[in-house]
Amino acid sequence: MQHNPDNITIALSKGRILKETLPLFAAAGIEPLEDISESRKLIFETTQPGVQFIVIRATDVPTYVEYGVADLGVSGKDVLMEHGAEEMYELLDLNIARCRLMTARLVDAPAVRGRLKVATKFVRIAKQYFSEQGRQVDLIKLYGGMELAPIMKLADCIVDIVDTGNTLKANGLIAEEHIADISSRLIASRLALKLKDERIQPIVDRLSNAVTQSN
Ligand code: PRT
Ligand code: MG
Repeated sequence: MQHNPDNITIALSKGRILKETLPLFAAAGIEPLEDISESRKLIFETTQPGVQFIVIRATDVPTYVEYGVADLGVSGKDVLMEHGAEEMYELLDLNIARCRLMTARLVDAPAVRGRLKVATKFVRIAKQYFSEQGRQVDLIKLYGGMELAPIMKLADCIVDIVDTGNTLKANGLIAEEHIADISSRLIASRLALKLKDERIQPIVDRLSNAVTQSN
């Protein structure tokens, strides 16, 4: 399939965000022409001519948007905070995939003397959070399954996403410090807002209405 740069390209995060994103776009009049979950394709035409979805890993969405390759994107606030938000604007809080970024430790963890060892995939967020508090930490980058790190004594605590708290509980951990409330956001590339604003704005307006109506 050819990529047409005159199209409006919207980068969607696959995984859990996608299921909540598609109904909002549907309410805004933009639906994929085929079932995304049944397809191995990465680019999808939509019911709106000239508007296409690309469906990619959540952590890759800000990259496509900051380079202006995607005009709009849907991304978790955690992913945006970790990526850094240069060259893009946050246009809407979509109020979906809500969760919290928290520190967590073993329920029966002894007090830590000296530097705290923190395991997380959110290294940048953790670094900023602890440095704002003037706390000295050693950060250990992991890509998943953070709950295991305190159990195996790799780290004293973790920084991770918490929703129900069931995952922490199942692993003998307890959430401790609240770092940020998270939800998914509509982002736009600086370039797209400059060059394609009159085509983007109606989409943003309809999505904004869809968000209001779904609350
Ligand atoms: O899986 P992959 O590496 O491709 O990417 P990803 O893990 O970033 O994608 P995905 O689909 O798992 O999550 C995408 C986004 O969903 C995150 O960036 C958040 O913005 C949002 N979100 C909302 C969540 C959760 N809720 C959530 N509960 N992301 C992850 N979780 C995980 C969490 O990491 C932990 O393992 O669920 C577990 C905690 O859930 P509870 O309910 O047991 O507390
Ligand atoms: Mg995941």
